[in-house]
Amino acid sequence: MVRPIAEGIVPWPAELVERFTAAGYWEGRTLGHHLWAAADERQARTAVVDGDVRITYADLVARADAAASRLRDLGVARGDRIVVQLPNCWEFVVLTLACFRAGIVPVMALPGHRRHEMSYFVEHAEAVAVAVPDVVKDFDHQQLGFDLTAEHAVLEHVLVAGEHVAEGAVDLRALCAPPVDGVEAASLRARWDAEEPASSDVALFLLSGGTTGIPKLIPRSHDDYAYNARESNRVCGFDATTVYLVAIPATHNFPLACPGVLGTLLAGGTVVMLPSPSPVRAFATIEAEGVTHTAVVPAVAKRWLDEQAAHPTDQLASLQVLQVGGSRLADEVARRVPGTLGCTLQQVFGMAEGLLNFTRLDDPEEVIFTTQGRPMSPADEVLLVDEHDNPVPQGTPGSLVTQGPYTLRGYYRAEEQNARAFTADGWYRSGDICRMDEMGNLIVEGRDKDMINRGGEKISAEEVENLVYQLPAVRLVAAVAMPDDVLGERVCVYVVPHDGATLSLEDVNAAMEAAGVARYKWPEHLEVTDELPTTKVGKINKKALRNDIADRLATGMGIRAAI
Ligand code: OOB
Repeated sequence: MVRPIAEGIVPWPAELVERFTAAGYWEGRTLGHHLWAAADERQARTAVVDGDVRITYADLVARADAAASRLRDLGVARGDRIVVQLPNCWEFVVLTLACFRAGIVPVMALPGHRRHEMSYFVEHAEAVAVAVPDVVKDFDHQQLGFDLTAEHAVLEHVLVAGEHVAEGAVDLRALCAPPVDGVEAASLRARWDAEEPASSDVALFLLSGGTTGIPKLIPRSHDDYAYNARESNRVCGFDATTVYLVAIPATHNFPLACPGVLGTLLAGGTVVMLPSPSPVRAFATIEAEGVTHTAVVPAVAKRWLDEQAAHPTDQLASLQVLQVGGSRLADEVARRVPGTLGCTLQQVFGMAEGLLNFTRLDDPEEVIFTTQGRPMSPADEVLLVDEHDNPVPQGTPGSLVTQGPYTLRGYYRAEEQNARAFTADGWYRSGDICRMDEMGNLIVEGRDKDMINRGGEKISAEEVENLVYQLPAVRLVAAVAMPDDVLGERVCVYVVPHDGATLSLEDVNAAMEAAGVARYKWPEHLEVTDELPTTKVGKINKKALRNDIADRLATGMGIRAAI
């Protein structure tokens, strides 16, 4: 039997619920309510484009109502969880809306996740279904889905989007098909209008960037996530004329709701789904669809800049705003955006846990080029603190802690991690070291969390270390970030082998592959050493290791310098 979600949720303090409701941040309605209201105003306007598929607002909500009913017919109940690992496709939008409507809770996995991660999500969320593509880049997601059903008794359904739906799987395209006629559409509409979940219910789970051995799930309520998308719209100027391109994984908070897919649909604009951000196709799509806004990570922004500089085109004429976030954008790259791409740059420093910072579209250029913006909401409370949780003087770097109307109060079923990740007052510790300028803009200077940010993909050092410890040759291991021109950081592991044992990067990655670990977490560099440097309190000194690998790369040294 699937246990209810509520038992693993850290509730909002009553006083804050009252405050956020009274101020109108929380409207007491579900995402479904808001989205269906927006659709009613648009009807025949195009809501979603995916290649040749164009779906109007009227069609989108009719399909989602029908999909919600078909999910119920399969036995998926209100409060049940579905692990969603879909590429950027129209079925993702219909399924997500169907879930919101019926109170089914999607767990937003990333396309790169493999058995190791997916199995954990199914288990931890007690998911009754997974939604996957058939085959992407030679990886058989459908087969993985079947393997997971064999492993987890609670998992009953494999929903598959693609051409090759195997026997025993549910065809997601059929599940997302429109109702047979207007009469059925109207009755489904009435059914789900009447069965609206509570706005305080969990609407979806996002994944945490990861600082611990296991990934954590972030519960986002209808109230808080609707505010997240709506307020993002206000700050980013999204409206009914917005054509938003989704070229990075739509299951990530940034393109999903900052303002992303949900913001665009709430505003009555058009969402264009593209499976990859590779410049040639993205540029052609921007031209073909008249894309006005999109969101990318710095590594993609750089590729787009280089492509446009090398082969200038006028395909980007419609693009008004390029949002860049997920990892630190170098000032010198930021400066190239307006001149080369002909659009406004907006830096976004956000987190799946909640807090979003944006540079404003009318900020002075220096602010846009050199800061990561300021909090989205007047109700966001942000403090930069020292190691004793005391606020640092203005202009001094400190560790960011925050609370607000869309920042979580605790990870799902994770008491032990919650004790570390939140202050005694329930403020979230983001682990980012920031500086604040006189206008309140934040500059991200580093981090005090043990995470590696590989081009916006977050990797927990501890998780990599736990995996490497599975190798019998390994006595000690430390995973650290090594600097990289393209991705910002990549994973480097330092290993002390047992006496007489040897180890290569191939051995490490063969173990990663055997364990079914997402490829982006695989170490890309191995340093075998006799000992690891330690701090005064006897912990492995990661700072020394980071400096060591950075020096080695800078000087191209073949032999590791003494640490
Ligand atoms: C976004 O969300 P997550 O949950 O994948 O990662 C959050 C972490 C932040 O704590 C920070 O360490 C880093 O990613 N980060 C940035 C950054 N944006 C995120 N570091 C420096 N500069 C930036 N602009 O990455 C995310 C969520 C919503 C919107 C945008 C990004």
